[in-house]
Amino acid sequence: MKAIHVLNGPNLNLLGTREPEIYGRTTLADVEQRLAQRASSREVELVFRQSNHEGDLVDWIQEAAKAGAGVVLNAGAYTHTSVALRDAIKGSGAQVVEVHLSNTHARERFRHHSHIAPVAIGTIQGFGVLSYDLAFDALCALGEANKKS
Ligand code: CA2
Repeated sequence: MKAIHVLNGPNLNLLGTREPEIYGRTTLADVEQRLAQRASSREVELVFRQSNHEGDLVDWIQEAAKAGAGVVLNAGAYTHTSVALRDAIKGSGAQVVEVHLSNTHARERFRHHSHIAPVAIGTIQGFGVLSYDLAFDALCALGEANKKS
């Protein structure tokens, strides 16, 4: 069975509790539940994780790559700062779709640059929690395409 690992970075555990005007009112547990339903209808195994620690995310990216699982990554603020996450993706060969709830290009200038984007398959952002669904579906669709070719 194909697996998709959904990895969430710092402060995303606060989702739904603060700054609803930017991030909405859906909690991270709600996001996990939505994706679990999607995963079961597509017969995909879902691994859903969050950490406030950069090294955990590095370990989990490597783990996903080793398992041949696709990765949906919302690296939070590490998106804009972390060479370590970029290196983890590039070095392990992880197949990553970068995700953001907000449109980072419509926000402060320091959020316009992503260390993840150049090593990701693609980026989906600005659609709130729907960004996760779209990224998940993109990885599923790519999996299907790979199976047929
Ligand atoms: O829009 C996104 O998904 C971000 O990755 C969210 C990060 C931010 O640093 C990125 O620039 C864009 C922030 C995650 C913090 O999430 C919170 C959620 C609710 C309340 C406070 C923080």
